[in-house]
Amino acid sequence: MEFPICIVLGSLLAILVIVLLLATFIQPSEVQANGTASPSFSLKEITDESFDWLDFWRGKQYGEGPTSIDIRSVNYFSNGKFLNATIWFPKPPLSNSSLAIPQNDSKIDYGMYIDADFDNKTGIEGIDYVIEIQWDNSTKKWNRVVEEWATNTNVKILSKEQNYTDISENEGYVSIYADLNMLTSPVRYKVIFYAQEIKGKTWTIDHTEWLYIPPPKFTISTLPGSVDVRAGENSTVEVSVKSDEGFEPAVLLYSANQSEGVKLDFKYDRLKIPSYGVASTPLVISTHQNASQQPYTATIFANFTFPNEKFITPLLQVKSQSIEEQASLTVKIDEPVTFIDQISDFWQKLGSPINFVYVIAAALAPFVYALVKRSLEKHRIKSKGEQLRDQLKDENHSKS
Ligand SMILES: [Ca+2]
Ligand SMILES: [Ca+2]
Repeated sequence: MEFPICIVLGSLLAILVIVLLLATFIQPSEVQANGTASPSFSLKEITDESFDWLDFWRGKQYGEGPTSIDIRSVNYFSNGKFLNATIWFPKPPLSNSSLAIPQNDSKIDYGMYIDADFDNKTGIEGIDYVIEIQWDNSTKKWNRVVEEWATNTNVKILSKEQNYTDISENEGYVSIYADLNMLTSPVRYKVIFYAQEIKGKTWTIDHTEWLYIPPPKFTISTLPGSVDVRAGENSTVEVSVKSDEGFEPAVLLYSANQSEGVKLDFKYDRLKIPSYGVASTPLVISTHQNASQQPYTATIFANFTFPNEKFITPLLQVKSQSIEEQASLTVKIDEPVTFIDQISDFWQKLGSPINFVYVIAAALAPFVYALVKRSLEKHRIKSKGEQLRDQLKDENHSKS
């Protein structure tokens, strides 16, 4: 009887292993096939200004505030399943109030707002989810709360994690994460990090810019991609900027690392990319007579920015993170024009009209020749007649 039991147990174990393997391999492929995986990306950092607290109700800057909510930078990354971030604050003794233990009469929160469908008309001012680390004055502990915000201003609490401890007063940081599966695994979303203190009627907030995940793609290019120009002369190329669908950024163009004797001037250095996604401007490359005669790589930069957006209240206007792209343009500087070159150029330019005269002359030559010949022959016949008349006159004169 022992033998069949072993076979049965062995078979069950084999089936269990196969099922586990299938579960392991099938799930990722389903996520990829549905195209619903959120983007994964390596560590990024955004910095924030110092001492830039805002009066939440008035949308104006405060001159003073607690350094415990003065964001200095945020690091963030994602494996596609979680968005992980660390919000950094001044470390004690720079901090003038405790990061970890708010005063009894104040409420401090650290959080992130997420526009999960990339639509600023859904949710509250575009915000669909909130993840917030909240101080609980009754338990004297931190809680992590996840909320869903509806367009009609309703709020649903999705989860509440009590006694959240990933905060360091000594090192001045707050760690925060979002379970992206809980937020419908957004393929494209925006996030903003904030810290706030609510004390009586005073609501003080500091926040970052809106961050695009993944960042939109913009390109800059020149036509042609390289240019030959003689020292002392100018040449013009076309600079084009292209934008991802759905973005209509303003663009600031500039160049850097210009070599001595070469100057780049954009006819329009500020462009607005229209809805169809492309804008362009001429770029004039001027060279000095003494410019070094060698290939030179000019770097052209394009800074893409977006209009400010409302943030929770109409009075709070928030910038989005700007994006910078660059392109290279090879400028080959040839020797300057000499006096001989100028003479040659002069004759080359004259070549066309002179050739035109030759062609006209060649075309008219047979006609002119015939005209002259006829004239000469006519002249010859007239002379013979006159001679004959003279001869007859002479003969008549002698007879008489
Ligand atoms: Ca700040
Ligand atoms: Ca939204």
